[in-house]
Amino acid sequence: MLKKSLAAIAALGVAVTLAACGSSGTSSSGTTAASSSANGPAPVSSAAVGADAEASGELPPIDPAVLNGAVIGFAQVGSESGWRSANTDDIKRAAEENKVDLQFTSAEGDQAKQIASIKTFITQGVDLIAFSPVVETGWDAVLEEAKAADIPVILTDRAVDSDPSLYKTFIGSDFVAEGEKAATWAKTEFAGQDKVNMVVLEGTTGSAPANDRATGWDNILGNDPSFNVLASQTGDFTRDGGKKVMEGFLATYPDIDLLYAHNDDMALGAIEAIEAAGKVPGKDIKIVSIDAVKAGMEALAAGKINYIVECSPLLGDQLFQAASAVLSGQQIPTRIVTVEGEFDQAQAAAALPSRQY
Ligand code: GYE
Repeated sequence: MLKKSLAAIAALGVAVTLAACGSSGTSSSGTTAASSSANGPAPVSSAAVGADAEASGELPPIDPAVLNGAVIGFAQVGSESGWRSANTDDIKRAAEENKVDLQFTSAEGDQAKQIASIKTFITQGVDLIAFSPVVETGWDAVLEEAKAADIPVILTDRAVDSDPSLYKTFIGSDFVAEGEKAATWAKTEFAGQDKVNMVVLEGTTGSAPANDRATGWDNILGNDPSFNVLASQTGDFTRDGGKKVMEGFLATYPDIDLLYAHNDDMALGAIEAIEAAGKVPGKDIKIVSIDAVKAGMEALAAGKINYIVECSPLLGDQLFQAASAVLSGQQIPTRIVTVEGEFDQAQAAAALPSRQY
């Protein structure tokens, strides 16, 4: 496994870690969480492709005695996408490897359900709670409750808008940077074209990745008059949602040049809709998406998607490394950022054989 420590942004207690980064080890990763858009496709280093997520040197190594038998509640978002399945598998794998007594629940995309299972963890008196919040807002009360019960909380994957004193750390990607990378690709791809008619398939409304991937895109192209947003609607991060919403877009707009999908699953659903409408995805309508899950990478290598920005779901090792540190009373950075790569079609073909998810 590739292990690489990257620089921390010390002032904010931010750690940057190398995730399963395809090209990222040699490309956009740079060394800071603040680095945002990368310019153009990055070379794929086969050594880096498919590497497991690794915690950076900012986190102390796991103390096996601390994790062995520790009761950790994990409240997952649901099972909306390939990304989510890979994330769930990785967390379960890492829990097993570390002999953690993992209490795993899935909220099926419902915040009320997720709050209820966090409350159950509190009542049970688990040692630590981790969760990936469905949406960004509405967590203060339950986080206060955990704090009052003296149960530490770690956020993985998605952020909340609550006060950072209510949780120990947030481990996950920089979604704004992902949106910026997608838009930077589009800007280059359509350079010189006066008018680009685009549609957007947004992620789950109110979720951090949907909010931030929109912001990132706008940071680069929001004021560019040549990019004309015909329609932007949520497909809830699902393949089915992407397909249905894209069918509606195609029925209304005959001249779409570009689709920006906030994840691969929605892009894959949209491809079905585009083909059913007699158009060629990747040619008649260009597609840029985010995640780089296997099915997305296959569609990219097959020419049906044009560009994918990576978002690593392999957060298990980092989660339990952080948990070990917290449970043994150590201070950890309040933000741990996974570093991501990006792929064009040729790079996807090169990366696929060693892709883990
Ligand atoms: O991009 C999407 C999933 O929160 C980063 O959620 C995650 C997103 C991911 O459903 O596929």
